[in-house]
Amino acid sequence: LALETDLRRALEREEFILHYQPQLDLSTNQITAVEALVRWQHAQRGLVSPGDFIPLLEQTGLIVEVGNWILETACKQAQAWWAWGYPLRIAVNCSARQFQQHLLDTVRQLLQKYSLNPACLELEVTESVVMQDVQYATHILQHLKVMGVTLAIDDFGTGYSSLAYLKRFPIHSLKIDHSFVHELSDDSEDAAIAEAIVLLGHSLDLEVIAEGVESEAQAQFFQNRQCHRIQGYWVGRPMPAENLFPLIEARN
Ligand code: G
Ligand code: G
Ligand code: MN
Ligand code: NA
Repeated sequence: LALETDLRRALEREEFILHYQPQLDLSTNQITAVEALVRWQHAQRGLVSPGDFIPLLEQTGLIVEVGNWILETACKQAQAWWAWGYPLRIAVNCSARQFQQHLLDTVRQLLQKYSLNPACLELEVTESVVMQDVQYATHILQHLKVMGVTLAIDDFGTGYSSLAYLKRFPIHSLKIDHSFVHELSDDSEDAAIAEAIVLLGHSLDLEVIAEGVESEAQAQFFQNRQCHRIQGYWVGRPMPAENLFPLIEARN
């Protein structure tokens, strides 16, 4: 497969880049966090989006190596921001295989290598990843918590898991999936679900982050319900690291 061969070479050719999407803290109206999102700059195909190559990386097992590169690049960036006086929390997506293979060692080494404040790192995993092996996940999450690294459940509300795990696992935050946010204004069912997740977060003492916020009305919806953070085109698109500063400064 041509794409697979290209993917194998992409790391050594330095074709992957990270973009960062800002998250707005609604209580302070400041950008306090970003989500790292990988892109592949392919010589012929142009900028390839992760939806088109992450599954292939997963299938081939290359995701562990590429995932480690992503995590390291994000930690390096977080350290640079910290040193420049921007203590942003950086959220990094963690795939199933990464979660299963040496995650604790990798994270511990990177925190040390970049002298990074662990509170700056947030790992995002989906419900299905933590539900695959509950005992193992509990072990990993407890150790991450001891290290001071926070954990967010990504795409919350779209999985099949039981809510009971929210009590068992040391989770820091829930990310409301964008599918509940897009048609919020004219779909009362989506609004009810989004509101219920915010309330769940409040009662379980979890931070809630709404994804895919594209309009002022949607931002206001979450502001009114004391949702902690919002992320989406309304706050800013995923962008190269250097483009973030004007955005952060504009709100200071
Ligand atoms: O950036 P975009 O909206 O195109 O991302 C599409 C999907 O790819 C999302 O589901 C996102 O979680 C996933 N993704 C983006 N960056 C990463 C990454 O660095 N690692 C992993 N495992 N998934 C990512
Ligand atoms: O799966 P995950 O939530 O990690 O990935 C987020 C994905 O959603 C990214 O690919 C990002 O480009 C995309 N995204 C981010 N903000 C918005 C938005 O406001 N609207 C839409 N349609 N997509 C968004
Ligand atoms: Mn994510
Ligand atoms: Na998501």
